[in-house]
Amino acid sequence: MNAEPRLVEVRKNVLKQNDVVARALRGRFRGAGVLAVSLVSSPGSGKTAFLEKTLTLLQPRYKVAALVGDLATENDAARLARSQAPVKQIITGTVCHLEAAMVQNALDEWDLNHLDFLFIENVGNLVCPSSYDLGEDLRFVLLSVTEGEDKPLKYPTIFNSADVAIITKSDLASAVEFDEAAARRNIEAVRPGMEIFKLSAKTGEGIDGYLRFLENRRTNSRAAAGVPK
Ligand SMILES: Nc1nc2c(ncn2[C@@H]2O[C@H](COP(=O)(O)OP(=O)(O)OP(=O)(O)O)[C@@H](O)[C@H]2O)c(=O)[nH]1
Ligand SMILES: [Mg+2]
Repeated sequence: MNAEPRLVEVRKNVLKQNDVVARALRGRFRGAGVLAVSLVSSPGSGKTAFLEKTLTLLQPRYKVAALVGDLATENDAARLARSQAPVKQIITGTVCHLEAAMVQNALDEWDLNHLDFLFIENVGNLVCPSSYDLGEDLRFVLLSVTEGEDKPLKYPTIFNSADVAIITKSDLASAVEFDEAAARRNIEAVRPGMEIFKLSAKTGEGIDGYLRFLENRRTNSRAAAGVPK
């Protein structure tokens, strides 16, 4: 007997269960007027650095919080906590992605009505996280200038599952002869019309435009959900 169909079926069931929880989460985020944003990328693309900068800059004007997934350490939560925002680490053990149920459990003690933005840093890799909806409003895929312009072509699924691409570490672009036009072309090839921001968490270059986009998205999604500004 061929075992393959059974394996596929199990996977389908896991994903279906994840979708049910993700849908419930999305409803909670909408109802509370919180904009939930997740970050995916390969390891070391700069998710935590970018998120720490984002939390620090939004914190004076908004109530922000973050969940961060990691296979084994609490290092990223410790870094993000420097922003003074509430942060919770999700240790996934051997699982190479976050699942909606993990997010749901992590949110147990938090009152979403007291939040404006919730950020979720996924486990670093460009494969597993793509299939798992976390109920987020926006998914950012990060591509650092140091990892090569071809990543969108090699990992199209993760780019297709995301809403926005963020080219990170722009301060290093010339040192690694980053071909920005090629990177943009490759993103456009796998995800036509995708919004792209290029920035550096280190120097702050490009952060203003991205923050404006984020604030506008929050305003628009609250208006769509009928939540007061
Ligand atoms: N020059 C420069 N370095 C950066 C920038 N952003 C991140 N880095 C560096 O890149 C390395 C990885 O950054 P992280 O923020 O840990 O990346 P990550 O995607 O969160 O990594 P994982 O969680 O392990 O997947 C660190 O040494 C950062 O200091 C940037 O904008 N410019
Ligand atoms: Mg990180």
